[in-house]
Amino acid sequence: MSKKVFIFDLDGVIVDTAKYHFLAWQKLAQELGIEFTPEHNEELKGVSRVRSLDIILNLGNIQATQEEKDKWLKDKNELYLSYLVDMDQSELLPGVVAVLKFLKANNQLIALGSASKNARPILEKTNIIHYFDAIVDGNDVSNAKPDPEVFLRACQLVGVAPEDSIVFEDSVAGIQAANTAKMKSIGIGEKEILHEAEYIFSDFTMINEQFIKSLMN
Ligand code: B16
Ligand code: MG
Repeated sequence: MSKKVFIFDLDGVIVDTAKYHFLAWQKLAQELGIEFTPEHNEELKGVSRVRSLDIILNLGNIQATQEEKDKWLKDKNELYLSYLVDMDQSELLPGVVAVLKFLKANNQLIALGSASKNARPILEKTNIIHYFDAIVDGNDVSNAKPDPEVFLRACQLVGVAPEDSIVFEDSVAGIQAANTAKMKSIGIGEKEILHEAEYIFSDFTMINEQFIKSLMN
């Protein structure tokens, strides 16, 4: 039996930070007079901060200088971080810790593959950083999802082949990245949105130990 690695996305899979990203982008969009709905927000999931701003500016047909963009990126991140100040374990999504514990109890490798540059402080605040054998985040990669770089780096770090990697993702871009890398893709969220995933669950409480065991073999 070959070694496996279970790669977790962060925002929307481990913690419910997607709502904070949305609120922070929405405030910026409002200030710029751009309509920004939860439907638009789906396109931003798993997408880098810089690319997210470009998508929002495109929605409003707004041209901006690099200086303006840098200021908006800074403002958005500061507002986002202000929502995380009091973050603790209560922000972990249902069932995640049970799955992490089960994987560790069964000697499985665990990695993080996130587009976020704020990933490490979030893993520390929620007190789960010790579960991870490798952490790859937005600071480590130059190509954002749907490019598979973030997941390929994670499996390289732990010495596991892509075909033996299992990815948990809440974004369309992330599922596409896993599929491109020939990894097993497991969507966490809505079937209608994540239909390209090999398996889809509404959240981790819907994933039983038998299913996880089947992924280990
Ligand atoms: P930051 P993930 C992604 O994280 C989010 O889904 C996406 O909405 C966000 O823009 C991106 O991280 C960058 O985050 O601004 O914190 O660097 O889902 O890949 O864990
Ligand atoms: Mg995500």
